[in-house]
Amino acid sequence: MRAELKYWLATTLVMAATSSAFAQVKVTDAWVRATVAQQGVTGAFMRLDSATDARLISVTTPIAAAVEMHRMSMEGDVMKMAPVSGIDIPAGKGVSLQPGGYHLMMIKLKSQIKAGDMIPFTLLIEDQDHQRTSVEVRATARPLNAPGGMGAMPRK
Ligand SMILES: [Cu+2]
Repeated sequence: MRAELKYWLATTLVMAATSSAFAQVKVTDAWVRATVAQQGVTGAFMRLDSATDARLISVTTPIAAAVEMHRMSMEGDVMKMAPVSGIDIPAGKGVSLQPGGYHLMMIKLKSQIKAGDMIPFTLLIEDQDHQRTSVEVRATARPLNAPGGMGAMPRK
């Protein structure tokens, strides 16, 4: 009985230490928009959830020279897009990167992306204590005409 209790305590302490040391960010529903040949940029989207406040601070993928974090918003009746330095992931609320809001822009694509392709990303996440964790994500390429307002992106 006593040994069991000790084991339980030890396990609980280890779990507590782990969850306070690193942001536990869960990524779901990751996808990118497929491209036509010679297209230079495309958007990537996903849902980010965290039990503690965290922030997405950078993203990389082997198939693009860079990945920028962008925010789209309506100014009057004009849709505007601007780069942001990071995207907050509020504890328990999370954030959706989706067409028309926050999203990732893949810049200078190295190859065409076809529907069904699996695209790897590495997300760098920072928690409240400025501890950084990287999260590996695989995003599925959806057809060019998948719903959302990113079809008319300017080419770079
Ligand atoms: Cu964008």
